[in-house]
Amino acid sequence: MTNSSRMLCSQLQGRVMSAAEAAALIPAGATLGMSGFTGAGYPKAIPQALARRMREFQSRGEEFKVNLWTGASTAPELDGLLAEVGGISSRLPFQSDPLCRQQINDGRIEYLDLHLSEVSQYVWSGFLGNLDIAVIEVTAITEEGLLVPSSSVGNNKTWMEQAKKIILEVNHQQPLQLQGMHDIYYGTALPPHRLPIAVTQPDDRIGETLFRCPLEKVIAVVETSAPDRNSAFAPIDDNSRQIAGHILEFFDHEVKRGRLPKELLPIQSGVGNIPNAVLDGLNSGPYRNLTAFTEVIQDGMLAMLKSGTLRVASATSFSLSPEGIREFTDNIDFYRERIILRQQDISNHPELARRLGVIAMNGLLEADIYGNVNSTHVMGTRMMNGIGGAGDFARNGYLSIFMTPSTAKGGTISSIVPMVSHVDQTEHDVKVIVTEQGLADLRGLSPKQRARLIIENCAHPDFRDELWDYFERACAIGAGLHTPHILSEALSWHERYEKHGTMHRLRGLKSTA
Ligand code: 0RQ
Repeated sequence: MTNSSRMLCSQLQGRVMSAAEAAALIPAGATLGMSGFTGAGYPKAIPQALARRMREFQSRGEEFKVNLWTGASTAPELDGLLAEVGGISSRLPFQSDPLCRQQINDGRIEYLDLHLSEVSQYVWSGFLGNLDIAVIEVTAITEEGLLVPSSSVGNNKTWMEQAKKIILEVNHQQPLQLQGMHDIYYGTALPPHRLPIAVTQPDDRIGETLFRCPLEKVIAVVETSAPDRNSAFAPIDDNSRQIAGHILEFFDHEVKRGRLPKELLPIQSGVGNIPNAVLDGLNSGPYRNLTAFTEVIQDGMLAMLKSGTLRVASATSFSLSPEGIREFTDNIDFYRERIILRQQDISNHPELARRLGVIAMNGLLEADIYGNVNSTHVMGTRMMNGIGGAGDFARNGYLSIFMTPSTAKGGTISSIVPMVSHVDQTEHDVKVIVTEQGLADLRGLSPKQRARLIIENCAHPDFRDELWDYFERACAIGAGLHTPHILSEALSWHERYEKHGTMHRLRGLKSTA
């Protein structure tokens, strides 16, 4: 297979066409299952052509919207563009696009925020209705009509199995050496026919390297050449460095106590500045031969693989900066021996996260003094991104660590509040909370013990006294209360922010206002 010809299947030759011709096969109102996960492996040309088609319809006064399903977040050329033309009526299971977010919160897009491991089950079992067309980016199509997956796997297997029709986008910019990195598992089934998933180490392979594709469903093949989103990472700041420092100290402590092996346990890391700083810290530390069982491979993981800190990484997608993608493509033969990309119902599988004993590390918007975590809703009502894979790993992992700066928006918001305004991860699933102020190990503690530790170790000093004041007054109501709250004022911090733009106690307002 050469760069000049990546579509080798003679059976599909007659279906090769332009993006505009392929987009013309998509009817208004269709439900589309597109590839794409954290800015990798999404179709590049067809969404743009579809947006143009939507504009043409709108110029004639006709509405043209679609229901959009993906693996996770995509890119401005997909989510951004389709939202810009008002073309999305419903969206699942995760997004992080500013325009999409605005339209979700304006009520223009119906958003289903789902655990990423669970989406395929929803679709197989018919909860979400019919899937009309799968639009999938691939690296190449073999003579036999098998598909070389692209830089993310996501829900592509499910989309192609479940959709009535398939459109393939063959992207010449995806390196051909991606072939062999994937592990596509065809043994999943709905209950009561499910069998154990035979992954006992993150590097176990249980599937096939290529997608099977029902060729009779393929209505179009479009050839493109375009890069993935590859957003740059912000440089590691002091807060992130301090948070990473607390986590590394905690790992050292757990290893010394014999509660973690010296190779730790498979790590899962969210994306962003803080997770990247943690990976950077691990890479500078004494650890060797670690493994990752995670969703996304970010720059920090490449560096860890390069240095030998990490032996292998299992994920469903890449999420690399422009430097990261250069490093990956320049050294692809090295990385392809050490990276496995799986479909997201396997990369995030609860059974596997529990069996492997994953150390889950994810961000949060706010945590309350009892350890409940809000990952998704700003001030309880406005969707940020979605739960993504955080719940898959946090609920089932061996250790679930949530990390955040202790304040947001220039110190006007405390990330530690009396009661979270929305719950994504409950007190039962959150094992450790860490801010730049310190770390609270919540394992084995009752609610009141947790509250004391979180306020003392994690809250910002500007908010600490007020949190103590709330907690002590709540406890004073009745010594026997298991989880003391003053319900009439539990969310007053959020109300204060909404009214005055700050959670700080304001002069002239009652202490509880
Ligand atoms: O807003 O950019 O406008 O300043 O939220 O906050 O501190 O930059 O943190 O980028 O790590 O995101 C929970 C959203 C954290 C993310 C969340 C504002 C803050 C800023 C972002 P600005 P930071 P991060 C695997 C795991 C769910 C999915 C997940 C997330 C913006 O981690 O989406 O974990 N998690 N997946 O100013 C109001 C607060 C706030 C707040 C922060 N309390 N109130 N605004 N912000 N705290 C990966 C995948 O699933 C793919």
